[in-house]
Amino acid sequence: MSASVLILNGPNLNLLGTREPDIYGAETLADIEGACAAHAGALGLTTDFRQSNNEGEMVEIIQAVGKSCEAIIINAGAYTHTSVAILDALLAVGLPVMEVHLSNIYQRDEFRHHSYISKAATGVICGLGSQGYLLALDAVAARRGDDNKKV
Ligand code: CA2
Repeated sequence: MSASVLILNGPNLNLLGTREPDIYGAETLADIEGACAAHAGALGLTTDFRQSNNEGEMVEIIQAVGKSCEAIIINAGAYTHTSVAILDALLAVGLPVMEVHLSNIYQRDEFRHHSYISKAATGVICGLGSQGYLLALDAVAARRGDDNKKV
């Protein structure tokens, strides 16, 4: 049976492809969704791809979809650096979590260097643009059936 992966995107990521292509690339979020669906299919996974500009809604999606999916890939956007609520929701569902950022947050403003999400993350990928989402799917597929695998 194919495993479902929640891919959750946070605030302003709906603007991808419209501005700041030097930082975030030229692809739209719909482009990334399509690439994720195709790559997941090749790995025997299915995806539930979401975006929200609202912190509480992201918590609700994690709680609701977290009951039925096997892993979560999350780019929490700016909430990465502020949200204890999203961290707590990820810890509560207890699933493997891959944290993704399009940009290299460590090359950017100092306030982007800390992530609340990372405490709940199995792995963190940043700076590789949309390829990061596909690499996160690879990591989910490689870890199927072994939630505690560290390498
Ligand atoms: O690099 C990433 O993926 C980020 O999660 C993106 C967030 C930023 O706050 C994080 O520090 C790093 C911002 C997403 C905003 O996306 C935009 C896309 C196009 C135009 C404007 C914003």
